[in-house]
Amino acid sequence: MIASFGIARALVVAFAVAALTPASAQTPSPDGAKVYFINLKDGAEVDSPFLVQFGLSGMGVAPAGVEKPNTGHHHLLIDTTMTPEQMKEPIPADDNHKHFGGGQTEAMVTLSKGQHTLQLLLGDWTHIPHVPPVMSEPITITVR
Ligand SMILES: [Cu+2]
Repeated sequence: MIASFGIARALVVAFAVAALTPASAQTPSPDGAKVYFINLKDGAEVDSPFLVQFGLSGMGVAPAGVEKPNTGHHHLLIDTTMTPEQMKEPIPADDNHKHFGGGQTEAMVTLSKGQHTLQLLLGDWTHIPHVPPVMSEPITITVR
């Protein structure tokens, strides 16, 4: 009986954790919100370093760590895509996933010569993409 009591307790804990973690961890985005590249078009040719300006409509920019409805901060995805699983978690921070947690709306970007893909993705105050995600179309640019 002691053993089965332990199992029952473990199940209760497992259910409690399952109820807290999924969907509820993500922040909703308002209808029609979008991010876009202001100064770069698909197929653009640039010299590195180059300026990337982040456009956002239907939402506001807030720094990371500040929880406020209908806000987020910009992320620049470079030569990468996000898996469905990654879209539910904090966006990685590395050379392919740049965070602008200070609330920046533009950045100078240094990339090697050749073709690169760029995509903007808004993240909430904990760096998790919104539901539905606020993400630009990917663009391909060429660094001369
Ligand atoms: Cu972030």
